[in-house]
Amino acid sequence: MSIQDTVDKIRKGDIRVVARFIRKIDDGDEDVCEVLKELHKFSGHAHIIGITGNPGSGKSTIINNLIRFYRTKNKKVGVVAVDPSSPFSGGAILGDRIRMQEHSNDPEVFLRSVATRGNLGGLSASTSSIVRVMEAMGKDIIIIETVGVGQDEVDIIKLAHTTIVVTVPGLGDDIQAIKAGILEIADIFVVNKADKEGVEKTIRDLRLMLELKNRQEGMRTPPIVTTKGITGEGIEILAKEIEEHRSYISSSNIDRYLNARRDYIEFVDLLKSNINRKIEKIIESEIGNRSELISRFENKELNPYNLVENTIKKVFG
Ligand SMILES: Nc1nc2c(ncn2[C@@H]2O[C@H](COP(=O)(O)OP(=O)(O)OP(=O)(O)O)[C@@H](O)[C@H]2O)c(=O)[nH]1
Ligand SMILES: [Mg+2]
Repeated sequence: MSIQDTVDKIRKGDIRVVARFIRKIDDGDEDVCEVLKELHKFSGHAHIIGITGNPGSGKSTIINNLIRFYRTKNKKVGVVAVDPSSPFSGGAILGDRIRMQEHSNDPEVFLRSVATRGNLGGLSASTSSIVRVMEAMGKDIIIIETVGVGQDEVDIIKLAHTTIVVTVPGLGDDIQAIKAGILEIADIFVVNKADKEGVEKTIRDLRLMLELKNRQEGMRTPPIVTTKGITGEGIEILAKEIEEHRSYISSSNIDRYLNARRDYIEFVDLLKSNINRKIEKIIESEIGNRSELISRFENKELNPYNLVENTIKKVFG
């Protein structure tokens, strides 16, 4: 299929072509760039929401509620779950699949997962590219779900326009587990599982932390929304806060910066994974494969340090 054909079919939402293309993204196939170049032109209209937070805090449940809400407003929704145990990969957590299953027959809802393991295209870049595909498909709202651990995840969440950090009552001092990095990136906090004990304390602790931080930096204080994922209570308020944040970033032109930052993150990650793959090929063909190198280390013919030097010389001249 020609590049233009693929682009047209993705834009029309042809699920088979989309699925095949996303598989290529996961595989780190270099061909995808030609299509992505075209898709990039259609990027920038959707609102991208990042949802992060502790495992089991209710992210998928909240997303399920948000999808329901946006569908009543006739918005088209895409979801990318970045998680090895993600809802859509057929992974371990069957419960998760059931949580969003009510939308699986809705053609205007598109659910995808990005494998963290075995992903060759670079995790942030793959996520970003999938978001581009969803934008080209005409999705109005695109939600990225990720468990908030590690630098990779923080990078991924920076692909979003509005970042929601989900926490739950009863973590006690572990609210400190909302590490500084996460505190910085939250545009909205959600205290989910409001049916559980300790909601008031969690909100108080959060507010205190935010005020401390805010006094130092004089920035916009993220609102705290309380939800009950199971009943859907609080979801409309959450949606309203999302909308408010969206207006805030567009009226202050922050959205332009965020879109550019997304380009930057994708660029760096894509470049790194492309270079890595090229280097691996050169090592394999000119220096030796894994077992050859291990046996040469074993024979003390080589050591890692001079091999690095030699390899760099070979690759970069
Ligand atoms: N009591 C209570 N349970 C909830 C609430 N919201 C979600 N849950 C439950 O919490 C569990 C985890 O919910 P998920 O939505 O899968 O959480 P998650 O953050 O997506 O989990 P991971 O993707 O595994 O990190 C499920 O059993 C939900 O039914 C709530 O408001 N109250
Ligand atoms: Mg989940």
